[in-house]
Amino acid sequence: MSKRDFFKEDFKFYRKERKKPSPNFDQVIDFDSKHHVDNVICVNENYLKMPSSATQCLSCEKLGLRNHLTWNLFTLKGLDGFVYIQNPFSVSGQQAWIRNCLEKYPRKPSITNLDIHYSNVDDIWSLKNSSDPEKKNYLNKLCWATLGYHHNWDTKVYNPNCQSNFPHCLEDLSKHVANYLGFSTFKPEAAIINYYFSKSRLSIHNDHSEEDMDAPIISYSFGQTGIFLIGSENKCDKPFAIFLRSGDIIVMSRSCRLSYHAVPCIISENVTNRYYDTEINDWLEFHEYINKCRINISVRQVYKNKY
Ligand SMILES: O=C(O)CCC(=O)C(=O)O
Ligand SMILES: [Mn+2]
Repeated sequence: MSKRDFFKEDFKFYRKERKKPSPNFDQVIDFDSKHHVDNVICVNENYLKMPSSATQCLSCEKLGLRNHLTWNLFTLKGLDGFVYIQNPFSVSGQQAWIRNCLEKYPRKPSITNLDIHYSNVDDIWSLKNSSDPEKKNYLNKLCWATLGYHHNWDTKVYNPNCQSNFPHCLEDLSKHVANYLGFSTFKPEAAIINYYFSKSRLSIHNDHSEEDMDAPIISYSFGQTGIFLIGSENKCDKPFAIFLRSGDIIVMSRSCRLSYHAVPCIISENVTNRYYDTEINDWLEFHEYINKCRINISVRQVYKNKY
């Protein structure tokens, strides 16, 4: 008798629910409202013991983060190595990261899905006029970008010769988060940025292409809310379902580094209090995008550290 595939069942369930006028998200863990608190473990105490020196606070500000003392960290029962950091960004910090994802990171030397179809995409991103229909057209077609060592979607293998400089800001942010969680040797070498539209999904997978599995994956979410499923190394095990909202960070390390995960659907929530201030000069074009779409950046160390 074939075993039940609980992960696939849940993935299909959330894809279907999203279409309903009142979808059933009762089983989705909501760290904001402490819904399903039975499965949630608050881990703040472990990290608040870390000295919060003046220099650390200064770098928080530079990176668009709030002071560590305001951070809320959680993990889930039975998910060793999983950490959820509830939106630690300041409002202006989130805006800056959203801008980076839409203005800088789709440009060369990044590789994007648009490169496959167009030869001169890079010029488009530099167009001054944001309402230029061609630029809008490109933004509506952008699905992914790779930075640093470029992940090859077909072979799932990193090629040491297919590499570009990793953006300094994203390196600093990711080292800061990793260091805070005790991964002091983490070296950000590759990032995949996924751009999700309202109907997008990310199928069930685990990230096994990196040589160094001891290093964590650090994942940042911006814009619309995603339902994130995370199970175990067994593809069929029932996953947890959690809401990932704008600014939330998750870290997958240790046992959960190779856990299967997926994003079955994007849901539209009113998130104006998280990052919006439409008064700022040219924020409107980003506001329009982020009001409909979700962006996820996952940062990885590819190779083992050489000492
Ligand atoms: O969008 C997400 O939250 C997950 C992204 C992911 O798993 C990936 O890029 O490998
Ligand atoms: Mn993944």
